[in-house]
Amino acid sequence: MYMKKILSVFVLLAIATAVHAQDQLRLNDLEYFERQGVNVLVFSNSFNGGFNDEKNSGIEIIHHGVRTVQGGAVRLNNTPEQWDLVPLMTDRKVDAAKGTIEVTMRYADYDFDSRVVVTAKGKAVEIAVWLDKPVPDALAGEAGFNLEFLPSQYWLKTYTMDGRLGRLPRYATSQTITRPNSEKPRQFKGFRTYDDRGTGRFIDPLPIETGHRLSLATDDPSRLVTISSDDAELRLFDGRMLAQNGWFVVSSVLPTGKTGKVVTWTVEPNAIPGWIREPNIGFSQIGYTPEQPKVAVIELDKNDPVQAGSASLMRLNSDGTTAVAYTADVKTWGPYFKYNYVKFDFSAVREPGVYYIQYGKTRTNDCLIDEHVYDKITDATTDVWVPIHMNHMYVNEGYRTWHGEPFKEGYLQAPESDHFDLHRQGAQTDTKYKPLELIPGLNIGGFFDAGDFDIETGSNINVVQNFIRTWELFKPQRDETFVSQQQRYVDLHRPDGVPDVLQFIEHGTLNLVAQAEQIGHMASTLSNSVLDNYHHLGDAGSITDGLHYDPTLRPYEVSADGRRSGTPDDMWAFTTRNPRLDLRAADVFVSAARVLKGYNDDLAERAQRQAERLRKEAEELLSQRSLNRDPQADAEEFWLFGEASIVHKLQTALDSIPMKDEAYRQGLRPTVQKFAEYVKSFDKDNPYGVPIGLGNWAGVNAVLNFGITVNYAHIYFPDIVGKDEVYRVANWLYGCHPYHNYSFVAVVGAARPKQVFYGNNRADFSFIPGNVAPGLLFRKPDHFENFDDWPFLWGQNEGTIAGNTQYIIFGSSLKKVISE
Ligand SMILES: [Ca+2]
Ligand SMILES: [Ca+2]
Ligand SMILES: [Ca+2]
Repeated sequence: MYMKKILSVFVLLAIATAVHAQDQLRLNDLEYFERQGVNVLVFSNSFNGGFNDEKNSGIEIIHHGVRTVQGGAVRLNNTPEQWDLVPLMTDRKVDAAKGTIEVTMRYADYDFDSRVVVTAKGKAVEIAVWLDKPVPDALAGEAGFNLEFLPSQYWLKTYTMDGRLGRLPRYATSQTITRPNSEKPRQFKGFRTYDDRGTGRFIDPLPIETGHRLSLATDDPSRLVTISSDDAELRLFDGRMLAQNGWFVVSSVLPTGKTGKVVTWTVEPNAIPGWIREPNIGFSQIGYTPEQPKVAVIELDKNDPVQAGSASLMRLNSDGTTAVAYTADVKTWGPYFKYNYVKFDFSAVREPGVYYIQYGKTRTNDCLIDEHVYDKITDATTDVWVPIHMNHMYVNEGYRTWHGEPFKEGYLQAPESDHFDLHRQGAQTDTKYKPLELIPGLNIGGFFDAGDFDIETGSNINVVQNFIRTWELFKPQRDETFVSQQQRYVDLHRPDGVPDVLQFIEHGTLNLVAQAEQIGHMASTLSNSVLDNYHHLGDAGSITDGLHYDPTLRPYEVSADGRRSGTPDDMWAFTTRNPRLDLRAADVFVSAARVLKGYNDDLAERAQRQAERLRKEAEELLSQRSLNRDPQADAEEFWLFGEASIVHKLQTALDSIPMKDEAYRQGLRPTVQKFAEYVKSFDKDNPYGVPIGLGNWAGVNAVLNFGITVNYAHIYFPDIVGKDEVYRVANWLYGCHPYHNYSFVAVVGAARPKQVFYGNNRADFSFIPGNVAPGLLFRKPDHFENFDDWPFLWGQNEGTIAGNTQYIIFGSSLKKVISE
C-alpha cells in the first residue's frame, strides 16, 4: 500500500512534468518561440518595409491566431509614428541550444547601437536590452524599449498596473504635454509629421499608467499578456494621441550613462489550455451559379484532427425550416505554411436557394446558389468608389459630401527634394519654371492614388488605360453618376445621360493632357510638399488652404486680398523628365483620342497632338541619352506590373486577337496550352488554386491579372482553358482564402464583405464601397493575415486606383463569360 502510493505520486509527478514541458515556450525550427496558442517572433520581420514603420516588425506576438503585438525594439519615441526613425537590424543570431534569439540594431543617424536578447523562460520570454556604449546624449531619456499592442484587440479591456485597475480606452483621450522641437528626435529624412502652428513645440503623450507589473486584458484569456520588470519602469501609452494608426505602447526608458544589461522584461502571453483555432471555412460569399464547381477550402489548426464525413451543405427553406442538402467526406489537401487544409466539394448541388456550410461545430453565414449571383459585382466600384476618387471635383452623394474641391491653388514646381512617398525631384526641373513657381492649369481631372490624395502619373495612365479597355471591350452604358467639369461637381446615383466610363476616361485624360501641355512632359507625380498634410484623413478639399503660397508672408498669415498665405501647403509637381513615362502617356493619349472623338472632340484633338509630340521627343531623348534603363522607371513598373511575366505576355497577345487573323490565333495555341498547365499548377502550389503573393504588399493585383488572363484565355480558347477555371479568382476574392472568409471587395459579397479598409476614411473604421483590399499579407515565416477590425495596414487593406480599375476589367470579363 505504502509502496503503491509512492509509485502513484511518482507517476503523477512524471505526468505533471510532461504536461508542464508542453506548456513551455520553445524555439522551433522556424526560429520563433512557440507553445500552443502563442507564437513569439523576434525580428522574423525587420524594419525594412517601403514606408518606414509599417507596424509589421520587431518582436511580435501571434496570440491565439491573431498578430496582436509588434514593434518590440529599441525605439526613440514613446509612441512611434510611421515616419519616426526605425532601427536597422544589423545582426540576428539564433541559438537553438540556449533557446535565445539575439538581435543587433543600429540607428545610423545617432551612431547608436543596441542589442536585444530574447530567452524562453517557462511560459514567458525574458527580453533584455544590452548596450556596449551608453545611450548617446541626444537620445538620453528618449530611447527606450517598446512593445506595441493592437488597439482594436485591446480597447475596452481591463488592465492592472501594480494592482491598480484600469480599462483601455476605445478612443484616445489621455493627456499630453508640448516640448520644444529641438528636443524631438529626428524623423525620417528630417521630415516632420506634425504642423506645430508656429509654436515651435511638438506634442508628447503622457503615460496612462506607470509601474513594474502590468497585465493587459485581464478580462480576456485569449489576449492576456503580463509584463514585469524589476530594473525598469513600465509606462503604458496610447499611440493614437499622435496618429490614428498608433498602437497602445508599453515602454521603458533606457538608463543614461549605463552599459551592459540595462533593461530586463519578463513577458508572459497567456495560453488557453488545449486551445485549437476554430476552422476557417473558405467559400464564396456572393454564392455560386448552379453549373459552377463549388468547393469550400477548410483551414484547420495543425492540432485539429480532420473530422471525416462531417461537412454538409444545409439549405434554408423559405418556410423557415432547415434541411441537409448534401453531405460528403472532406478531402485532405495537406499542410500549407502553419495550417492544414481539407476541401469540401458540393458541386453536385445545383438547385437555386439559400445555403450554409456546416463542418463539425462550425457553420458559415449563408450564401446563394443562383444564376444571377455575379450580376452586380462591379457596380459598387464603378458607381461609388471611382467617382469618390475623382480629384479637383466636389463629390456629393445624397445628404453626404465626400469631399470638397481639392487643391484650388494649383501646383508649384517642386524644388530639388527627396520625398516621403517614394518620389524624388532631381536638380534639373526639366521645365521653364523656377522652384516653387506656380505651374498653371494642373488642378483639373485625375484620380486620387489610393488612401492618399496625390496624382501618381503612372497609376493615372493605368487607370485611363483600364477604363479605355473596359469601354472598348464591354461598351458599358451604365449611367449612375452626374459629372460636370464646368461646375466641378460630381453627384452619385444621379444619371446625366452620359455613360460613366466615358466620363472617367475624360476625367483622367484631362489631367494627363494638362501635364503634357503645361509642363511639356509627364510629371512623375503631383504630390504633397509637406509630410504633415500627406497623412491627411478627412475631406480632401481641406488638405491645403486653397490660397497661393507666398513666402513673403509669415506662416499662417493671409494677404489683405485673401488670396495668398504664408503657409507652405501647396502641392508640388515633380517634373524630372522620364521619357519612358512620356511614351506610356503617348500610347494612352492615342487610345483616349480614339474613344473621346465624338464625345469631347477638343480633348481628343489635344490628346492626339500631345501623343505625337511626346512620342517624337521621347524617342529623340532616349536615343540621345542612350538610356539603358531608368532605375526609377524600373521601380515604378515593379509596383505596377509585379505579376508573373507569363501572364503579362499572354494577356498582351490575347488582346491583339481581335485585330489579327485566324492564323495568329492558331499560332497562340501552344502558349495557351502552357498557360493552362500553369493555371492547373496552382492546385498543387496551394489549397486555393491561385497565385498567392508573399511580398510586403499583399498580392491582389497579381491575382486579378491572373484572373483577367484566365477569363480571356477561356473566351478565345474554350477548348484549352475550360469554363470551370474562371471561378478560381472569384472564389478567392469573395471569401475562399486563408485567415477569414470575408469578401475582399467592400460591400460585394452579399452576406459578409470585409468591414474595414485602408481608404481616406480609414480613421472612421469604415470603407468606401467597391474598394478591393490587397488581401492576405504574408508575415514571415508562416503567417497570413488580413485584419478586419484594424484598417491601417496598407499592405493588406489599401485599395489603389490602378488595382480597383483592374478589378472592373476582371469583373466585367467574368460577367461576360458567365452570361454566354
Ligand atoms: Ca501615393
Ligand atoms: Ca454619367
Ligand atoms: Ca496653399
